[in-house]
Amino acid sequence: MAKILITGSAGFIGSHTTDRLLADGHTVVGIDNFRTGRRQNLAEASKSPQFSFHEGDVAKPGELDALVASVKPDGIIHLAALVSVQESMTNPDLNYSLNIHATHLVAEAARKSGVKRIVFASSAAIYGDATALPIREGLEKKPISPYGAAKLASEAILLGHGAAFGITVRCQRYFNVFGPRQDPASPYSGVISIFDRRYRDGKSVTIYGDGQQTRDFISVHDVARANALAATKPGIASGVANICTGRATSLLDAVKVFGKHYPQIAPPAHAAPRTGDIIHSLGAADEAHAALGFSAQVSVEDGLTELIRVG
Ligand code: UD2
Repeated sequence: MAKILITGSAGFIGSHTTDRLLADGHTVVGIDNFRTGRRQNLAEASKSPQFSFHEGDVAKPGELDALVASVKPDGIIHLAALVSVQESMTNPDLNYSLNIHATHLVAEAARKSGVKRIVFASSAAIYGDATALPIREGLEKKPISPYGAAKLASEAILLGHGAAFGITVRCQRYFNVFGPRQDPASPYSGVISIFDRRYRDGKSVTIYGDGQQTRDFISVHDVARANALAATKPGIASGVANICTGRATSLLDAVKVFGKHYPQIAPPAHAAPRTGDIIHSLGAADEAHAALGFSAQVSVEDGLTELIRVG
C-alpha cells in the first residue's frame, strides 16, 4: 500500500481521487487552501483513519517543502490549481502563480525529499481548437488561453524535473469531467454541472446553439481511478496521456437523460452559440490504456443518472 500526498484534495477531482485511494487501502495526506475546494467534499474521507489533512497553500514557497519532508509520500498527485479558464483570462498573473509557479514548487519539493512519482492534472485545453479528431497526444499543442498555456508549461516543467532527478511523472490530460461535487457557480462552469443545478432547482436549461455539439464527457469516478492508477501502479514510465472515454456525446443526448428524470420541466431553450466555442471535442483513449491499463467504465448515461440521484 502507498502513501500519497494530494494537493487540491478538497476540490472536485481531488476529493474523488482521495476517496478512491482510501477505498483501495492506501494512505492519503491532503493539502488544500479552500480557495475553490470545499471542506464538505472531504466529509467521507475524514472518517478514515488513513486520511489526514493539512490546510495550506501550495503556491506559498516553503509550505509544501515542509509538508513533503515530514510526510515522505511515495507519490504526489498535484491537482491544486486555478481551475477556471475564464479566470485565467481576467487574471493571467494569478494563473501564472497558481498554475505554473506552484507546479515548479511541487517539482522542487519532490526532488528535495526524494519523492519517486508525480501525477499532474493537465487538460485537453493544451490542444486548443484541434480539428483532427480524435485528438491524439502527439498533436501539435496550440493552447488558446493562459490556462491551457500554463498546463502545457507545467507538463514540461515536471517532465524535465522527472528526467533530471529520477522522478516518474504522469501528465493526465483530462477532457470534460463531470460528476458530483463539481461547482456550477459560474456561467463558464462545466455544462453538466450547470444543467444539474438548474434541473434540481426546477428550472429549464439553455443550450447554446443547436445542441449537436459534442464533448468527450468522462465521469469523475473514472478520472479518480485513472489518477489512482497513475500514482500507484508499479513499473510505469513517465509520459502523458489523454484521460477521456474516446466517445462523443452531444448536448442533446445529455439533455435527454435529464429530461427522463425531470419530465415536468420545460424542454431546453436554445440561444446563440457561445463566442469562441468549439463544435466537437473528442480524445483518443489508447495511450492511457497502453501506459496505465486505464479505460473509462462509466457510461455518460449511468454517470448522469448517478449525478441526478446523488447530487
Ligand atoms: C472547455 C472550457 C472552456 C474552454 C474550452 C476550450 C470548462 C468548463 N470550459 O469548454 O473554458 O477552455 O473547453 O475547448 O473547462 N453550454 C450550453 N449551455 C450552458 C453551458 C454550456 O449549451 O448553460 C454549451 C457550451 O456552449 C458548449 C458545451 O455546452 O458548447 C460545453 O461547454 P463547457 O463549458 O462545459 O465545456 P467546453 O469544452 O466548451
